[in-house]
Parts: sequence; C-alpha cells; structure tokens
Amino acid sequence: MHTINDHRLIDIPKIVADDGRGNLSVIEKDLIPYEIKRVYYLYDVPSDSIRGGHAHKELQQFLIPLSGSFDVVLDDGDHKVTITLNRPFKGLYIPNGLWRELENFSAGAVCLSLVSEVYMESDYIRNYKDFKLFKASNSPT
Ligand code: T46
Repeated sequence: MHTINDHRLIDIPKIVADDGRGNLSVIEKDLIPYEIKRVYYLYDVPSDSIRGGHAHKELQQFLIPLSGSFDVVLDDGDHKVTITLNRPFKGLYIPNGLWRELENFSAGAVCLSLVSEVYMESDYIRNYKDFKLFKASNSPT
C-alpha cells in the first residue's frame, strides 16, 4: 500500500518560443506512469474551499496547476505532506490509496487532473474512518 513518499513531482517539458510568443508544455504518453482515461479540471474555486477529501482505491492521478496555485495535502493514514503547486510545467503524480485534500486556491487557479480510470463512485473512499480501515486491511501483516 502506498505512503506519502510515493508521490512524485514531475517536470513537464517546456518549449520556450525563441521569438517571444510565450511557452508551450507538452505531456507525451511516457511522462506519467499510466494510461490516461479521463481528464477534468477545477476552476472558480473560492479560496476557502477544500476540494478532494477522499482517497481512491485504484485511481492514479496527475495534477497540474494550469494557472495560479493551490496546496495538495496527502495523507497515508500515518503521515501527511503538503505540496504547493504553482508552476504549469510541474505536476504532481499521486498513486492510489492516499487521502488528498486540495486547499488555498489562489484567485484564478485552474487544476487540471489526468486520471487512470473512468469515473466510478465505487472507487472513492469519502469517509476518513473507512480510509483508515482500508489502509489497515491492505497493509502487510
Ligand atoms: C480528486 C479531486 C482532485 C463526475 O460526475 N464525474 C467526474 O469525473 C468527477 C471528477 C466528478 N463527478 C461528480 C461527482 C460529484 O457529484 O462531480 C461532483 C463533484 O465531485 P467531487 O466532490 O469528487 O469533486 P472534488 O473536487 O472534491 O474531487 C475531484 C475528483 O472527484 C477527485 O478524484 O482527486 O477532484
């Protein structure tokens, strides 16, 4: 079962136009360790809102701050880590089995999420007590 140490910040290749037309970043198929099955994005999030607040049994995801910034708090049941995402060329890979909360959204922040599964409510653990039970039942004895 994954721990918070299994998250990864991944650099997304950036192509800077040499004629001043700005930047372009590209995600090709081998950059993240799974096949993308779904894409969604969060935007117009009030700064005092918390998104997430759940874990996924199977789903892996890659979060990119397309615009602005926000914090991602990862929790494996024993430890927590907070990662600030604020560069559109640096994304966060989150393996399955970690509790996550997204908070401190800046004005205009946009969070792009590339995920490994189609939408299935049965993949969510939305109650923290159930998450702890899930971790306990999936830990090596
Ligand atoms: C995650 C964080 C970062 C759908 O119908 N289809 C979808 O693909 C998604 C993602 C959500 N929904 C429905 C389910 C809920 O009725 O949209 C509503 C809001 O979803 P939720 O409360 O799960 O939203 P967040 O922002 O708390 O969580 C989402 C993702 O669900 C989750 O996987 O990691 O963004």
